[in-house]
Amino acid sequence: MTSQPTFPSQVWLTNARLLTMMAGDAGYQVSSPTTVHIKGGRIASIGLPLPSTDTIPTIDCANRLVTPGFIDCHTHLIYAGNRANEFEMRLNGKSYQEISANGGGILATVSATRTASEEQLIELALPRLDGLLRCGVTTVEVKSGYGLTLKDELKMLRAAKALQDHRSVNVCTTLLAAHATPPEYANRPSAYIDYVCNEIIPAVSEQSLASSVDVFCESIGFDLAQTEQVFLTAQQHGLAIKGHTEQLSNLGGSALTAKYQGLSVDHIEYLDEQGVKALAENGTVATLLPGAFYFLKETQQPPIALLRKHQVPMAVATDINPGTSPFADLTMMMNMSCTLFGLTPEEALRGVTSNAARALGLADQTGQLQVGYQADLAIWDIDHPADFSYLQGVTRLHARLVGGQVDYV
Ligand code: DI6
Ligand code: FE
Repeated sequence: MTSQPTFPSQVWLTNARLLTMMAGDAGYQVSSPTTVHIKGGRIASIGLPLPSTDTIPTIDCANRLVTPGFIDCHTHLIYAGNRANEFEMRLNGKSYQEISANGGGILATVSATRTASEEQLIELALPRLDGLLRCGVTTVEVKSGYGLTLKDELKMLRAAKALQDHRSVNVCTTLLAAHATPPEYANRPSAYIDYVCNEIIPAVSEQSLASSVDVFCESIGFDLAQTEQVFLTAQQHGLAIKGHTEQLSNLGGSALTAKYQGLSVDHIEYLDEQGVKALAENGTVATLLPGAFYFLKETQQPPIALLRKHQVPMAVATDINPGTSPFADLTMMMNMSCTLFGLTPEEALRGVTSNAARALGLADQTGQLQVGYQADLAIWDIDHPADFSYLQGVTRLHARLVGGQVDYV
């Protein structure tokens, strides 16, 4: 991806066929060719005539489709090491849980990530980030969770934020110190959770290194009481809440996350109707991660029909990580959310735009083409919106705009 000269103050898009992704059916209808005026990094107007002066910078979209920039609302982009060996072990009959119990899994990545410097973590993450940018991503959430000490969690979060200095992208960071119990606390998960609550969350909040706190609530992660302790502490520090919940079993973590007005619950293959109702009542987004479902060869389907019945907004994300979803490709996740989970292409597109923004607490800033929103846009060589979830492996992105700054493919 090469950067071209950018337009500091304003630019007009012309001949843009818009897919606004605003609420309602109209948001998924392609407009006739029109204009978008971008000023000060925001969308200043849509559909106004171009001013009759030739000094104003314009981008002729030549009837291309223009969408909100895509949002990958769940990633573990920052990590060191490689776990292809575990992929082989799983294909030779070991389960993800068995590998974890024997020192592999998340802890294998923790040891490699602790050894790496901040600069090395950035260098390792950039090719993965580039994969996402080629899918039209303009905002990416990045979690910590492979450091599991104060020093290493802060290092991961700083590396995640620094990606913005290397690429044109908005980065939203999440503290996932409660991802696994580190070796120093083996068999003492509660003592580790005390450390997370007493040391890590206060420091992260103080240094403004994350906007949310996430917990892996699972038999191989943390139980409900430990999860609740983290949520309470996060709330006391003014941080938003997210959950890795109901991925491998039904512990009730999603309902707990919803009770704390969590922004999203993620994975949720084992979620039941009671949990779905809790999401609906609290406006919590259900984030689907089909890459992990596919890569772990899971068979338990997330409850899509119940999510629709109770009108829970669904997001779709890559969950890119070295253990369960080694896929730096959000478009492929859209495809998989349709083929594996039965989403419609429209639902998949909402899942990476307006609903993904909501999963990050950014619903009033990005993820839709609306006046006043950040000018985060993608311009595509695509005819019909269903094509995003359909043809794979071909880059059809023409350009991205992040806060009005243009980046050509
Ligand atoms: N669930 C996942 O799928 C990832 N983390 C989590 O809590 C897996 C992370 C890994 O295996 O490295
Ligand atoms: Fe994850």
